[in-house]
Amino acid sequence: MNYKKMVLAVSMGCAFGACIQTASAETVKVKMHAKEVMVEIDNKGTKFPAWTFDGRIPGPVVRVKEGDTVEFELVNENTNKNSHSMDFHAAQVDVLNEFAPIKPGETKKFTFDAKYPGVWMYHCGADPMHQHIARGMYGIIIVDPKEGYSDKFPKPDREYVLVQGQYYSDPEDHHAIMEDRGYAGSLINGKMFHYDPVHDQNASQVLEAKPGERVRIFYVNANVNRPAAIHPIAGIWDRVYLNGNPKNTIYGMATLQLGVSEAATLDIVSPKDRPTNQAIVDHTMGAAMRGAITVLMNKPDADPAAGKGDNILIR
Ligand SMILES: [Cu+2]
Repeated sequence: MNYKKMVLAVSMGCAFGACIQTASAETVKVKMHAKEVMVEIDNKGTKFPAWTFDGRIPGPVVRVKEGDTVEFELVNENTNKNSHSMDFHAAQVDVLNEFAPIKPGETKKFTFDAKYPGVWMYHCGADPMHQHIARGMYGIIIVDPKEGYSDKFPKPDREYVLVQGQYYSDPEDHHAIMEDRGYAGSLINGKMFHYDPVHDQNASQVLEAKPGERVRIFYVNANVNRPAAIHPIAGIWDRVYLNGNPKNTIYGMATLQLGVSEAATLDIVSPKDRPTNQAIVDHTMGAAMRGAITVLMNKPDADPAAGKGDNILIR
C-alpha cells in the first residue's frame, strides 16, 4: 500500500422509508519524503543523481475518490541539500502557501478537497522548477469519479499507470535543461525502455492482459519541455477520457496529444480471438527512440495479478 485511507464519515440518505447509501467522503492521509538519492534509470542499472518523492521516479501513486479530502505531509529530509515542495494539479489552494517550498529538515502539511475526477500530475515546484522535474520529482494522483462505473465509463479488466519523463545528461546545468539541451533519455515509470524487451534486451517486464480485456492506461506527461503523442502501435484507443474525466470522452483514437503536464485515461481492447502485442509509444520519434516505448502483451496466460488492485505501477 502506498496510500492510506481513513474513513471519517458515511452518509445515509433516508426518504419514504427507504435508505439510499450515498458516496462516502473520506479523509486520505498521504505522507511523502523528499529524497536526493541515486536511482536506476534503465534496465541494466545505470544510476542517476535524482531528486525524488520517496526515493523513486515517479513518486508513489496517490489514489482517492472525487469528494475526498487529502491531508498531505511533506518531509524534506535533513540529509538533502535543496528546498522542495509539492504541487498537486488536482488541488485548488494558494500557490504561495500550500505549494511553497520547505528547507532540508523541515516538514509541511496541507489539506485539499479532490473536487474534480481525473488523472493529474504532481511535482515539486521549488526553484528552479525545471531542474526539480528533470531530476525526477513528479508522479500521478488519480481521482476516481464519484459516480463509479457505467456504460459510459466501463469497469476495466486491468489498469496500468504510465508516467513519462525526460532526463538530461547534465542535471546540474539547469540552463541547459530549460533550453532542452542534453535531453538524454525518455523515462517511462522511471526507466528508459522500461517495458520494452524488443528494443532493450535487459527489459524483463511488459504490461500484460488477456485477449479481449479492457485495459485502462492512466498516462501522465511529466516531461520538462516536450509534448507527447500517445499511440498504441497495432491497436486503437477504444475510448480516451481527457484529463481522465469520463465527462470528456472521445471514441476511436489513434493518437492523443498530451501537452507538458497533461494527463489522460486511455482504454484499449485487443482482439478477443487471438493473442496480440501492442506497443504504446510516444509517436514523437525522438522520444520513442530515447525510451518511450511500452509493450502490452495480450495472451491467454497473462498474470492474473498484473494490473489489478495496488499493482498498477510496475516497478
Ligand atoms: Cu524539489
